Amino acid sequence: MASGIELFTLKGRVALVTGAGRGIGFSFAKGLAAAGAHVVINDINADNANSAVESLRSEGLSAEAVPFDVTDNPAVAAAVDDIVARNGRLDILMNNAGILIRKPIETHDMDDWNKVIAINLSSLYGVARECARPMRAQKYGRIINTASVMAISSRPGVISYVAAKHGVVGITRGMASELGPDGITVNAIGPGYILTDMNKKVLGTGTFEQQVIDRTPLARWAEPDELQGAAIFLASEAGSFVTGHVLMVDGGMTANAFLTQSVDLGVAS
Ligand code: NAP
Ligand code: GCO
Repeated sequence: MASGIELFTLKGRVALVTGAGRGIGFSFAKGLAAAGAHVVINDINADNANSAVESLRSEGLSAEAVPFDVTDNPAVAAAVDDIVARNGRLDILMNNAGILIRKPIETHDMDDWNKVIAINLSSLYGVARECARPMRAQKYGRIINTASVMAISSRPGVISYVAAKHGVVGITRGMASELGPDGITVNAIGPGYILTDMNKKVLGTGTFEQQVIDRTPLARWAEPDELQGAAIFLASEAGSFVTGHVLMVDGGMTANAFLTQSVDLGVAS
């Protein structure tokens, strides 16, 4: 078995990252490629997927684009077969694509609910299930689902997202239980508040940005690239005996129940 830094190499591995045309997915793809993997960049937006590939190739990294809609399960199955036919294997899945709708329950209707559940939960299972086929055949796999702090907590206004992300924990643990004997680990990464397009509507507006900072022990939002280390750990030999785990990368937010700035410590001075 490798030791030290060699535990974290992904040389010889093929990784599929969904929703990787930009944001967290693109950061995951960059990190896995820098660790040595050949990365297959998926996105529903083919132009963004191709641009992301060009960006990685310009840095001498190995990447290709395979655009598809993660909710289109036949397209997912065909894409997985195509990836394996061209690359000979599929070792890692970063199950990342996701959307968010911010509305109070009164206006958060069933169309909103079905849209978020379809992409953030049902398709996450569908993509993992299709990727498990070649992984089972090769007796090796790493499935890493993108969860959220909303997978183990909640806030008003994002009910469908909270439900979907709680479900991601269930899919992670259930698939870990069932796929472990086939040499496949299944884990989740739970990012805190990250500076991506998903949040651009709430950045610089009103108090939300500061509210996040006030509830985060590290007292800031994170850059997407700060998630790469967790992905490389779980995708590599370093994570060989970790499965069914939800690794929070949230600046301490879910470990903390209080405002963390200028709080009354509640102790006699
Ligand atoms: P983002 O900036 O909105 O990027 C999401 C990417 O996924 C976009 O390129 C989007 O393409 C693509 N996508 C959407 N629907 C898709 C589909 N049906 N099939 C394939 N690709 C699809 O979001 P992000 O902030 O990077 O979030 C990525 C993941 O991290 C999501 O699961 C999100 O829930 C999770 N997360 C985000 C944060 C955060 O603070 N940003 C924190 C915790 C967890 P188009 O937009 O062009 O349709
Ligand atoms: C929101 C944010 C969050 C983040 C993330 C936090 O409006 O609350 O968009 O949902 O995207 O999921 O972990």
